[in-house]
Amino acid sequence: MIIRSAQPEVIEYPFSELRTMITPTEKFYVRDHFPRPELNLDTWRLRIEGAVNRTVELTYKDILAMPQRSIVATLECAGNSRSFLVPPSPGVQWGLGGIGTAEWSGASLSTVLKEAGIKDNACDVILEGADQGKVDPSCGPHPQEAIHFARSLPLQKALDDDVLLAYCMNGEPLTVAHGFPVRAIVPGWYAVASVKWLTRMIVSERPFHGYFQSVDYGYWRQDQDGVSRVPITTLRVKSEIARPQAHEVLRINQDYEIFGACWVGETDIQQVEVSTDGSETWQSATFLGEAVRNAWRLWKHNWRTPPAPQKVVLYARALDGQGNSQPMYHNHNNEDYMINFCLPIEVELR
Ligand SMILES: Nc1nc2c(c(=O)[nH]1)N[C@H]1C(S)=C(S)[C@@H](COP(=O)(O)O)O[C@H]1N2
Ligand SMILES: [Mo]
Repeated sequence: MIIRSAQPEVIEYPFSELRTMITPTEKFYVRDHFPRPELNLDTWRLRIEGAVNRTVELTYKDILAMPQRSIVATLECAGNSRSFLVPPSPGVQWGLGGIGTAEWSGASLSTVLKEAGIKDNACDVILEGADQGKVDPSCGPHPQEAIHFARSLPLQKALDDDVLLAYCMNGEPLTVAHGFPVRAIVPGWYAVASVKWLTRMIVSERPFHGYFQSVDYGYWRQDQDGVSRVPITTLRVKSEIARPQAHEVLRINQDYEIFGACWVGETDIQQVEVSTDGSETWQSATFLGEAVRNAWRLWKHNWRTPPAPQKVVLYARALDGQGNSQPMYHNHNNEDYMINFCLPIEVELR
């Protein structure tokens, strides 16, 4: 694992080790913003308040007793691949490994919301973690005092049965690093929405503009209504080459399997193409395994390496079910988030 920060803990998965769809828990990347809370099951409660018919306080046992749902979902940090931006951007210098896929089990958030009874004028559900601290002053306007890590979901997404209050990861209770005892899992959205160490949920009558979805983890969206600051939500279409790695030396005139993964949120991947000549021509890659919505899909491409020594630039490019394909260059309107441009992988043939 690659340590990007010791405190708060930020740990990257070495993406070139990718072999299986499920990332082993001990290899799953970690992204904390504040000192990590250690929560005690005897005193831990999950409180649901705000625009609800009755305020509810759930124990761990209460949540375990609810109908269990399991889904396989990919979490990607919105800043994954940041180290490849030109010009460089401050913030966590992720390579390719701010991403992982796990099987998550828990209760549907919708079960809890229905139990509390949502009022007609409800609009957002705010998910709050137990962790708190002062935010990085360099990101923009910020409060002076310590704040909790919090994100909101619009009611419609919050009521999607696949949005979980998860207590298991890959069949084992959540580890502290990944949000013990209970975290949100919001499939198809950048992982910032999947709040760890949940302790409070507030049903709000107004859209929430908390720090982690307006100042940070937000962007300026331009459409027919003009320009507005909106939270980062759905995963953008992306494919990456795990092997070979950039600057690897390969043999000439050999069969080589180019291997990688592709993903997107809330739709499917239609196709992955690979270029072995610096984006002049593209060939279809072969998917491995079945498509699982909101989880990455592994792919391979059998390549006969050129007969003469040279340097070659490889690319992978995915196309999603809404007709979006990966751009060749980063869209700087996304600031230093949602980085899905086709990454050149230069290899040397000897
Ligand atoms: N409470 C809390 N939840 C959080 C965070 C955090 O710092 N505190 N980080 C978010 C971000 S930006 C990411 S990428 C994911 C990382 O989840 P992981 O550490 O389980 O991989 O958690 C999200 N949920
Ligand atoms: Mo993140």
